[in-house]
Amino acid sequence: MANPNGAKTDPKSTFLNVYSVLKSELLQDPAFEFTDVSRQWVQRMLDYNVPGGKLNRGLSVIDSYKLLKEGKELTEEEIFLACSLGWCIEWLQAYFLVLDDIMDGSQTRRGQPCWFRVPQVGLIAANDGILLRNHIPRILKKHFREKPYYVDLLDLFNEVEFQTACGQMIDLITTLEGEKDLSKYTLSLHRRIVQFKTAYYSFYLPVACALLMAGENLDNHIDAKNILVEMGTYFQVQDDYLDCFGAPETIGKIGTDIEDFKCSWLVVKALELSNEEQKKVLYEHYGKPEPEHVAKVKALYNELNLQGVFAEYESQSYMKLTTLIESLPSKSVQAVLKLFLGKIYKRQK
Ligand code: GPP
Ligand code: MG
Ligand code: MG
Ligand code: MG
Repeated sequence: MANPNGAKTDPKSTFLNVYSVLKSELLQDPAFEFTDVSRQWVQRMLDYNVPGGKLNRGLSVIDSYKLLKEGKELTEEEIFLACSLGWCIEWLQAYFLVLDDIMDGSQTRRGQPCWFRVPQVGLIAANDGILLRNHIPRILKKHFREKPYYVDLLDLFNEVEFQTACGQMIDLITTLEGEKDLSKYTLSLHRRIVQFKTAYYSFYLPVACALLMAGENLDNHIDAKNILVEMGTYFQVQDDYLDCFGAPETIGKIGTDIEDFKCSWLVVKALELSNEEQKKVLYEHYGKPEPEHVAKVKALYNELNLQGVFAEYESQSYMKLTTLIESLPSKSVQAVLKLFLGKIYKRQK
């Protein structure tokens, strides 16, 4: 998009402009008679929860679409549509995070209190999550109804949401098993959880949206999908690592995995590397909310040099993913995946 003096607007500003358009459309939705108070609630809820993150997932749709078009100049309409799909993913993410923070008992998100912690919001946040989720098909209907790939888009969002909710379920019910017997926390269980709860919606979904817009059949891109799921797994291992070792000022949230008895990559690795004595420390202190217990677990993580173990995992993953990407037949799909990998490698937040 060009502004009046002819200079290009940067992609992030273009993307944020589309947010304002979509938001005002939703606030004018004729299917609901908004009162001033209800419109203001939705407006505040959206501004609090939708645009404040890194926007990596949303922006990836536009970047991916550009690469798939191999340098051809995009029309205004194409830019608007790619941005809208990007925002649908950001809406999906907002919906997941609002509910995930209730389930995980978290305090902060993106540098501010979790939405349900805001005075007078409380469990109204659960309904706000449902609203956020319902905005997605409304955006799609308004802007994509006439497109040949409309049905595929709806199906894609539905499938990915289902996979994520299944992943979230295993993430939550696994802690019941872990409380009975921590030795059930294995790398294969961890893999299953994170592929479902994170990888599909964070990595496959943005690229799949761009592929559909470019007229591709998703059945022809199973190899790319598998690599994206692998990349999403690596991304969630980073999230697990940052939950303990990241600085809250940088990651915008305070970790809860140790307190919540989560099957985190860190506890799986700690169990793998511990001797009998160290295992006892984990069995005694993991999953307890009091700071003394959390401190004992963190001290053990340091003793086991999990920071070093993670650094090794990170460079191994990078090499493995790069090799996989280079084996793909399409150069433009390779470029999409490489760009994505470059954005998350060694991320601090
Ligand atoms: C990330 O887990 C997974 C999600 C945000 C998906 C939630 C899915 C739902 C159906 C609600 P996490 O708890 O490790 O994320 P974070 O560390 O950001 O809280
Ligand atoms: Mg959480
Ligand atoms: Mg969670
Ligand atoms: Mg986490």
